[in-house]
Amino acid sequence: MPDPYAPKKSDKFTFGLWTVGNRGRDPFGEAVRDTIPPARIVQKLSELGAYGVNLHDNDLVPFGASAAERDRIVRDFKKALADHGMKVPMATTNLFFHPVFKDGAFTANDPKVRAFAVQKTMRSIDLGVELGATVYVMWGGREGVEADACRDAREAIKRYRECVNFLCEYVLDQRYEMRFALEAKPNEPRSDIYLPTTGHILAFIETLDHPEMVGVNPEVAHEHMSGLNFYHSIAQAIDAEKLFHIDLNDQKPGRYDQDLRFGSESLKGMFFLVKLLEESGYDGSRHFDSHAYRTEDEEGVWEFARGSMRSYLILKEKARRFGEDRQIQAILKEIGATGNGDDPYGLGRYGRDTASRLKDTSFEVDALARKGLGYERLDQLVVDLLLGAR
Ligand code: DIG
Ligand code: MN
Ligand code: MN
Repeated sequence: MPDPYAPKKSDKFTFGLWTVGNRGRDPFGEAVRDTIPPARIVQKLSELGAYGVNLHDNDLVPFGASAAERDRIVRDFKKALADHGMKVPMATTNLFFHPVFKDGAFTANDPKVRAFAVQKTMRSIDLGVELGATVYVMWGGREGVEADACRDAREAIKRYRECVNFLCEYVLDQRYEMRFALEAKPNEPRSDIYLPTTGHILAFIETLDHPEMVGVNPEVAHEHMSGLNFYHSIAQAIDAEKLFHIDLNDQKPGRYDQDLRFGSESLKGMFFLVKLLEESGYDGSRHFDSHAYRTEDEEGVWEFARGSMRSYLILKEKARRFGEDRQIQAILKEIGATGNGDDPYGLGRYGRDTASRLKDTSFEVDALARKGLGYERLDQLVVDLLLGAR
């Protein structure tokens, strides 16, 4: 009997080289796993059913590599991609590991550091295009501060905008088919990171010279670190037509960025997320930005990758059953969950007469307030569904 939750290329699951390549180092402990070469990552993920891999520039080409070395590495990597039928939908720049970025990259006080960060990003965009990427993620992991006296926060935003505008112009000038996806995080590694949530980024995008080229790459763990409902963040990004990419993982509340296996902690929240992604027609990568527990060997890393995709597909099947569940659908219809297109008070389109009629309308406020909405029963049906009890 074939596994109904076996991933297919058409599911568009992708992993960063840095995710399954994570060696288990943490601030309090050395690496526990050997390096897995990019070609082996490509082969193993393809065998598991993944669609592609994503990368930071330095996940593939070491910092400071010569042009000849860079070209040899890229040539070998492209052969591995071709041999195993794998794509590279997204690329990004490591603007956070090298000490030169200790005061930030695009927002650093030293204009030489800002200029070097833009140079490194342009070269990394070139690499991404060469590998076929059409989405360019920018996570400003070092764009932040410990001592707010070091710069006016308005200056930081201005510098951020200047660099993003410059890079949008570069992509236009090069005639690259590429869009940017900015990724939010509230803190870690900086005490506070600018543009801390997806909401902040959606507002920032509207101040750019080319807002149409820039969207968001929300990450589950990062919005959860801010105590936010990730499903709501994604709903707003989709509403704004700005969900250009997504980082799937999981996170326990109130902790450092855990980048846990997708679905390993927040099952109900991830159920509504998967249901939204599938129902909205989102056709981007289902990208996992996460890594195996430090307890794992290489076999455990591939179990992590397998489980990430499996949980997504199980939740996708649960979402299908939710849509076909007669009891659930009957309740949703009864409570007006998605609206039926009626607009009895004309709120959808202002008119002076409408406003005047509305002001003269009397409402049975107490009767409205007394009405029980039946959400306990509805939510229990969802819990039954997720626990396999219906
Ligand atoms: C961290 O969540 C960041 C980096 O891993 C990378 O720049 C980005 C791409 O998913 N996410
Ligand atoms: Mn993270
Ligand atoms: Mn991420």
